[in-house]
Amino acid sequence: MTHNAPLTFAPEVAEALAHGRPVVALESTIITHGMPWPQNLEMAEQVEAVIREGGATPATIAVMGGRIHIGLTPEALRALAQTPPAEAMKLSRADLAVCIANGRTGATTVAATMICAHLAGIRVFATGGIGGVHRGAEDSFDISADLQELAQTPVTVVAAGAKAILDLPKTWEVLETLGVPVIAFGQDNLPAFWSQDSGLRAPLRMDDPTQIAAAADMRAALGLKGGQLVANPIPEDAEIAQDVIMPVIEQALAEAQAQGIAAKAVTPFLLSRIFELTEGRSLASNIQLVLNNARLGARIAVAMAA
Ligand code: PSU
Ligand code: MN
Repeated sequence: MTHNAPLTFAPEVAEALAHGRPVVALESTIITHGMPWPQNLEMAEQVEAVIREGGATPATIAVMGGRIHIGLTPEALRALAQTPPAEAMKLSRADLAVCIANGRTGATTVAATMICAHLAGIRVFATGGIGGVHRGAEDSFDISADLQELAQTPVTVVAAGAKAILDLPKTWEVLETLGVPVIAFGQDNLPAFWSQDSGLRAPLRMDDPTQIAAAADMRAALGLKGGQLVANPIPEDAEIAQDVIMPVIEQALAEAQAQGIAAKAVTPFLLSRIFELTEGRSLASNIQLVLNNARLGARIAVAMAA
C-alpha cells in the first residue's frame, strides 16, 4: 500500500488480516446518527457477535483522537454509542481528512467506511442501508456520496438495499450509470430496507456467497475499480410491509420539508421520526436487517479468504 494513513488496528483485527483470515468492516454513523441510545450499543455489540459466530472478525470503524480506528475495544464502542450526534462528525469522503487532521471524533458513513476498510485491506463491509438519491433530488441535488464511493473503492457492501426514505428507482439508475454491480441476494427483486420486496427487479441476482466473492475477485482481475452492492432482503418475520411503512415515510418526509431539514441532517431526521411514528417498530426491523447483513457479510468474507 502506498498510503500513509493514521490507522490504529485492534489487535485481533491486525492478527486476522496478517493471517489472511476473514474480516468484516462495520460502520459507525449508524451507531451515532442512525439509532438512539441504548439500542445503538446493543445493536453494535450484537452485530459483532454475529460476525464472530460466522467465523469472521468484526472491525467497527470510527475516527477518534486523530486516528482511524479499525476495530474498537468494548469501551471505545460504548463511548462512541454515548456520543451525542452533535458531537460526532458524520464523515463522508469530503470530511474524513479534516476530522482526522483536527483530532476530532467522527463516525464513518458507508462512503467513509469503504475508504477506511480499503486502506486497512478489508474487502467486505456490512451495514443497514446505503444512502442514495433523495426524493426531490431534481430540486435539492441531494444524492449520497455513498453511490460515488461504490463506483471507485473496491469493497463489497452488504446492505438491505437503499433506505426506503429515498427515491429507489433513481438510486438504482444512478448505480447503473456509475457501473456498480447491484446484486440481489436470493431473490429476483431488490429489497426495500424495512420490506423484503421493493417491486423493482434487480439487475443481478446471486444465491451463494462464493459467487459474490468470485465476482469481486474477477472485478479486480479485470482492473475495474469500484465495489459491489449486495442487496440482502430483511428476514420475513422482521419486515414491515410496504403499505404500512410508506405512509409513515411520506409523513416524515413532509415534516422534514416543512422544517427545512437539509444536507447531512436529512437521513438522521427521517430515521428518528419514523422510529417515533412506528412506536419503535422501524428500529426493531432496522436492527434485524443489520444483523442479517452481518451474517451474510461473514459468509462472503469467509468465501473470499478461502
Ligand atoms: N444504514 C442504517 N442507518 C444509517 C445509515 C445506514 O441502517 O443511519 C447511514 C449510513 O452511514 C449511510 C448514511 O452512509 O446513513 C447515509 O447518509 P446520507 O443520506 O446523508 O448520505
Ligand atoms: Mn445527502
